[in-house]
Amino acid sequence: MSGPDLRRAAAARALDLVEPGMRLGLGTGSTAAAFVTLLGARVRTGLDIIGVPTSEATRAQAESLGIRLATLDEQPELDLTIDGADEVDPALRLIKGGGAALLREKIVACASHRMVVIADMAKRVDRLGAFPLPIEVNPFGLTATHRAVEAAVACAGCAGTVRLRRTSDGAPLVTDGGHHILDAHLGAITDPETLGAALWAVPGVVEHGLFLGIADAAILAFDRDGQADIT
Ligand code: ABF
Repeated sequence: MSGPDLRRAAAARALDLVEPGMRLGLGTGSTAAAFVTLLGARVRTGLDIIGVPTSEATRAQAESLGIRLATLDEQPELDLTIDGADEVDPALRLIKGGGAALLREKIVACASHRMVVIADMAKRVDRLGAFPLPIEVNPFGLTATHRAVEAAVACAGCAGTVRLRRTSDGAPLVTDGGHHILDAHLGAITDPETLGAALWAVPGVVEHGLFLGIADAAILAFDRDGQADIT
């Protein structure tokens, strides 16, 4: 089965978790977009929920589907957030932020009673780090912060390069929150908790893409003899 088919299968299973009246965090990325599309169809047949989007892209998609939206200030306590991930380890620790939405995703996920990750099985890893770790940083003093992040990564026992994420025209990418993203190409993260704490200690770091102790469950779709199955 194709990646999009598997992502739709995971999204469809997540929809089973949605109950009328729920306040939902709506994630970002293609898997979360598949969930929002399915959610929109249920809303059109009468499902009453309120959605809080984790990015301007998700906001635009949800609005186009007629999903009733609120800001997190209007709904500061959510029942359930459904979101994708770049990597999921056996302890449900995640790397997120490939879609440059990690800051709002983490804020929304942490304002939710439950956070459920949806992905295809390709995102399942034994150890985090093959995917470059996104780190959201304030634009002020970017070069100094870049250097401090490199030092923090080394201090946490990791090796690798840290690169500023740029758009196709070479400009530094700017997130919905007006920040930039540094991607740490580490290969393997043996101690995510230590690395996360070291990154938080860097003044210019706004947030990082290690989601530790945040996800409550993962819905992972895989191909079983040509059919989508869920674990
Ligand atoms: C977002 O979705 C990001 O945090 C994550 O990087 C991305 C995964 O995208 P996809 O579902 O398209 O693989 O949550």
